[in-house]
Order: sequence, then C-alpha cells, then structure tokens
Amino acid sequence: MKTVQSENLFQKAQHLIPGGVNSPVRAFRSVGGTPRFIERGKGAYIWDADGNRYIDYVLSWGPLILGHAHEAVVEAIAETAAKGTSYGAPTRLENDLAELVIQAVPSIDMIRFVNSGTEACMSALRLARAYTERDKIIKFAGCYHGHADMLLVQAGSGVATLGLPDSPGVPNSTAAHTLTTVYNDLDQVRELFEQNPDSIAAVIVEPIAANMGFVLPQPSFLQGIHDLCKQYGAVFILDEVMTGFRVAPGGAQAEWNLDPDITCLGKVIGGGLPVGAYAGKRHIMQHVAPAGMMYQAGTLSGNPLAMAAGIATLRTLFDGGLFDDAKKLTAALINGLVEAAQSLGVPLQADSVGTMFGFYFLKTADAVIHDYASAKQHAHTERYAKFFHAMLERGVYLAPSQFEAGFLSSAHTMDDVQTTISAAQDSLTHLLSS
Ligand code: KE4
Repeated sequence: MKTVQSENLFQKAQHLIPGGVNSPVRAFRSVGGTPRFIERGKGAYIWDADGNRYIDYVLSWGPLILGHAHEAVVEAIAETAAKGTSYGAPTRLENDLAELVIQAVPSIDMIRFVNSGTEACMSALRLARAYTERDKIIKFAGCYHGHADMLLVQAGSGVATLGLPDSPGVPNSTAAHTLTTVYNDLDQVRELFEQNPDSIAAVIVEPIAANMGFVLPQPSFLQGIHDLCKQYGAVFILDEVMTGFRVAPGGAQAEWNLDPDITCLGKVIGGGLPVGAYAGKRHIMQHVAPAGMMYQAGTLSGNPLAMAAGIATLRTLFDGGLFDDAKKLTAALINGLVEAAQSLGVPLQADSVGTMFGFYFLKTADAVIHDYASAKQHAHTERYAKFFHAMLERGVYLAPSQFEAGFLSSAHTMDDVQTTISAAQDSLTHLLSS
C-alpha cells in the first residue's frame, strides 16, 4: 500500500503542529506507523492522500452516524452557509435542534449548546457546583470527559493511549477536588459519599466506558450511582457525548431506563460539525446565565451551520429504520470477529451496543476486562497494533488505539461487514504465522 503522500504530509505537519495532529489520538502513537492523511469520504468509506480506500469504523470518533458526506447534511450546510455563517445572535435553527434533542431524550427539559464535548462536560460540572454550592466531583479512572483541567485526572482516551499518568499543567489544587474511583465498583462510590457526605457536587460517568476500550456497566451500577446522588444531594451527570444517539436513538439512558439530572452530548448532534451540549432538568438548567448566575458563553455556540448539520442528521436518522439496520450490522460485525478469533484460538473480549462496538485482544484466555486497571493489565496492545496495521493494509480503518471504541453508520452494508470479517480472519492468520 502506497503511503508516500501521507508520509510527506505528516513530516510537514510535525514541523507546523505539535505531534503533527490537532488531537493526540490521531497520531498513531500507540499503534506506530504513519497516520493516513484523509482527502475525502463518502458513505462508509474514506480515501487517503495516496488514493487508498478504507471502510471507516472511526467515523470521526462517532459523529458520522449517517456516513460521510450524506446528501441531506451537505445540502443543509450549503443552503445555510449561502445565507451567512454566524451572527452571534439567536436563530430558529437553535430552537429546532433543541426540540429534536428534547423530544428524543426523556430526561431532558432544557439544553445549552456549546462547541465540543469538553465544553459540555466542563460546563455541566460548573453548573452542578453552582447548583449544589459544593466543590468535589467524582469521576472514574479510565473515563474521559474531555480535556478540562478538573477532568484530566486518570482520564481515558488519548491520555490512556499515550500512557500520560495525569496531564502536566493541571494544578494540584484543581485535581484535589476530583475524586477518582473504579468503574463498576458501586461500593467505592458509596464509600466516597460516606466520607464526604456534604461536599460532593456531582458524579460524572460514561454509561459505557468507551474511552478505555469498551467496558459495559455491570447491572445496577449506573442506577446505583443515580440513587446515591439522590441520597446525598449530588447531581447525576451522564456523559453521553459518545453514546448519545449511538447506543439507541434516545441514548444509553433510553436503552437502560436511566434518569440523569444532566446529560452531556456532542458528536452525532453536530453531524460532523463542532457541537456539544449540556442538558437536563429545568430546575437545574435555569441556573445557567442569563436565566441564572452560573456563567458559560461561546462566540460560536449554536452556530447556524452546526445546527443545520445536526438537524439534518437527527431528522434523517429518525426517519425510518436506519438506526435498526446499522444496529443489526454492528452485531453481525462483532459476531464475525468473535468467530474469527475463536476459530484461530485468539483470546478476545468483544461487545456491541446499538451502533457502537469494541474489542480487546487478551493476554490470557481467562482474563476479563471490567475496569481501567484490568484493561491496562489484560489488553494485548502489541497484538492490537499489529492487527490494526494488518487491517489497514486490507482497506479497513479501525481506531488507532486499543483504548477506543468503534462505530458503524447507516451507510455501511453487509458486504462491508463481510469484507471486514474476512480481512480480520486473514489478518489474524497472518499475525499468528509471523
Ligand atoms: P470533545 O471535546 O473531543 O468533542 O469531546 C470530549 C469527550 C467527552 N466525553 C466523551 C465520553 C468522549 O468520548 C469525548 C471525546 N471522545 C474522544 C474519542 N474517544 C475524541 C477523540 C479525540 O480526542 O480526538
């Protein structure tokens, strides 16, 4: 596979941009090799600067649930742009996207749009602190909620990938208010509340831990957090930036009947343009300025182009069985990967929920990954790196890190899935013989 154009572009990029990328996980640091510079995408496919085509299971880390350059989204952006790109004033488009999200997600009464998932989670925690007049927050080791200082404590995603213990530049005084505990361990959450009965403002949690790979919540873990928050007067924040509109049209909370006080959103609701949001119960959201005193602002928040892309994405997604078709294909993909690994005796842990999936190559067949420590202990990252490149050579683009999730779109077909499964079988056979 020719990659000379990507190599040249990467060499130039590293001189201009730290690490040659505008987000660390794109640099292929944990899998090695040269990141592919992408020229264009259409449907389930992307093409790199050397003209190589890949079936894409990253989909911009989740947003492109309709696939690349969906005509409804492109048309909406073009039509909106022709009328102007930004006003710094309210538009009807913000009402329209707000209504779509509020109708889809039962726990949400009101929403505030921002420009990224980081902003959404950072603002949600400031709101929880303002509402409760408390300082401490609880997060889970290996969960990633963006790069705000107070959240870069034992974070997942790129921090896990790069093996950054805790990011330099975060003052100890900030980190001191962040209590970190073990995902899937409700007893530890209960203990933290018992030790800090009146000072915890919020618990923030990913409903699926998809920034340490793909770890499902154990039964009653999430509901247990909700109940402890109610008992101690803390705000229950569900970070659905990745799972929103991917696990189910109403998010993981609809799939598992959860009722968070605040939900963080991003990715899909922007249809590939920069959008994040924090949203939830009216009596809490009313504390956000200018309705209330908790300040949060943004020049391009609710930007018309991003709103138009999000509206077109959700309206298309909700119209017909697109979601269910993509969900079935996701399950077929994971089943195929499991069968391929089993046929070759390769230890694998794999799951899918809705249109998201994840898998770990395990160092030993009896290992089970259920939290960050076990993910770091049992994940065979070297095998993942080799598998990643073998699949890339066969035209399949997976996440360039063992500690990330994968995604399908409504543009993927059963042919794409079967091609991917065959490539996996061939890649594993090749790996085992080398
Ligand atoms: P952004 O600021 O990257 O839009 O969103 C932060 C965020 C918040 N919450 C969850 C659950 C997330 O997964 C993310 C971002 N996800 C990563 C991928 N695991 C984004 C990829 C990247 O950092 O380049």
